[in-house]
Amino acid sequence: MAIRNIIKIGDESLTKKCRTVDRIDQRIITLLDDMAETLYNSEGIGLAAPQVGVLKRIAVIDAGDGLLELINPEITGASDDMIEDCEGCLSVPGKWGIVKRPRSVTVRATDRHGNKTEITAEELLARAICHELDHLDGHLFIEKVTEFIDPEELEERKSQRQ
Ligand code: QAP
Ligand code: CO
Repeated sequence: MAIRNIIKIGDESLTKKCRTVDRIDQRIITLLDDMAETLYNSEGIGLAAPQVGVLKRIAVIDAGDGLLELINPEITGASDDMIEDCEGCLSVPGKWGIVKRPRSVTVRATDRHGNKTEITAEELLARAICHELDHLDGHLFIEKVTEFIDPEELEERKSQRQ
């Protein structure tokens, strides 16, 4: 396993539409392992393959309840109920802002064994899924920010949560 370099905003890899994974071979397994290691070596909760320069539809997320590996993820349902909350991105270091996302989403994906899975996620995990799926279509959260938040305000909001 290896920690991969996280690509930062300005690199055109972050603006490309990623390709579907048609075969889960050793390269994909290694990529998943490396992405998890890279995520856990960062302060992030989610990482998409284009952020490590691989234009494939893969993301890893750990919003506190364990690692989720998503291959060819698709959102199959979302709540009408939207919530506004803070979001950042490992490819846009130091920038945080308010983004409106569905409170709950259902995502269908393939796991590393080739099994199809479907999960329904709420709140932070739902937000992370939406954010990572946007990466796979070349979109960054800053396109959706309604208001940027400075670091002090971010700390205040975090301490007010729960
Ligand atoms: C998406 O992004 C996300 O600028 C994942 O200095 C973020 O984990 C979904 C990070 C928040 C929901 C809520 C960003 C770490 C992490 C930074 C991340 C930074 C250090 C971003
Ligand atoms: Co991101």
